Amino acid sequence: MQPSVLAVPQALEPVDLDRYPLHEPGSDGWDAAVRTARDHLAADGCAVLPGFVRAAWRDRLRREGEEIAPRAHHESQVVNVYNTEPDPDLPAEHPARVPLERGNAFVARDRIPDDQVIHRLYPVPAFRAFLAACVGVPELHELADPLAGLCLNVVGEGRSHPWHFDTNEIAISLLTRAPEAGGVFEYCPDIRSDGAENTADVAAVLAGDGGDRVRRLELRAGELQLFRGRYSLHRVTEVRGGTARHTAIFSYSARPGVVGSAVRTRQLFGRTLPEHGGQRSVRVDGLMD
Ligand SMILES: O=C(O)CCC(=O)C(=O)O
Ligand SMILES: [Fe+2]
Repeated sequence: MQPSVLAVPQALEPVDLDRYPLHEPGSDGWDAAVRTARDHLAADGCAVLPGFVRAAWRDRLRREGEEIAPRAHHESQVVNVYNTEPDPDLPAEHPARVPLERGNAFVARDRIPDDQVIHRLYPVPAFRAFLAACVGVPELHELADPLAGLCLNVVGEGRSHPWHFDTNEIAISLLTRAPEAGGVFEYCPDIRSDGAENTADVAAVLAGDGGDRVRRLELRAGELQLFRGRYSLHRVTEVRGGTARHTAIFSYSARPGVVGSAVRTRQLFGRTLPEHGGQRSVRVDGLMD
């Protein structure tokens, strides 16, 4: 691609553009950053971009998350790794039958002020184009979902976000506040694939016997993480100390117009909007949700 220099939108000011020149698609720096992320995603199902948000902006990022965290929908739920209703005909050792307590809480996009750093960044075309290149798709679109497109994930003291698979193929997240202790991101790269659920290994991880399959990542504030969450089982371990862990979750899709199902939206946010209408969302594969 011919390098080009785009006018830098104000929304990109918090990004370390020296290290991640989002405004210069096709430049050597842009190519190198994309290549590194792609290599990590391919090898490990996960790419971390350290110092994505400049140090000078991290205080503001944290404060903005603290301001909206009280708007999170708290509803402790018993779930399974697929976020499905367990089929009673499945054998007891099937991972879908293993109950897990979901203790995290999400602030929905419509409760995040438009002028916050994460809300301004979410729609920026140069950000989406960079992420699309890292992920290896021609384009990434904002979700058409007014709640799920952008969220703040709040994991409070004594809480955890238990083992699960995401609906989205790729998760993009940005830690805005690190906990004092605990709150480690653990994941099992590509433990399932389009054709295979691999329930035996998933069950082993749930039983605490994941061994080398389980990788641990202590994220730092301002780091951007790209992650194959639909295929890689993952969790956030219990947060300890008085500081809740906050992450901004940016959701995009290779297709325009994606909206979450009414059932899932109610689980996550405790409410639905007319956009959620009750239709079954389209999936790219035949895997359990
Ligand atoms: O907060 C995180 O780091 C992970 C969140 C996550 O896995 C999710 O929202 O699906
Ligand atoms: Fe997830």
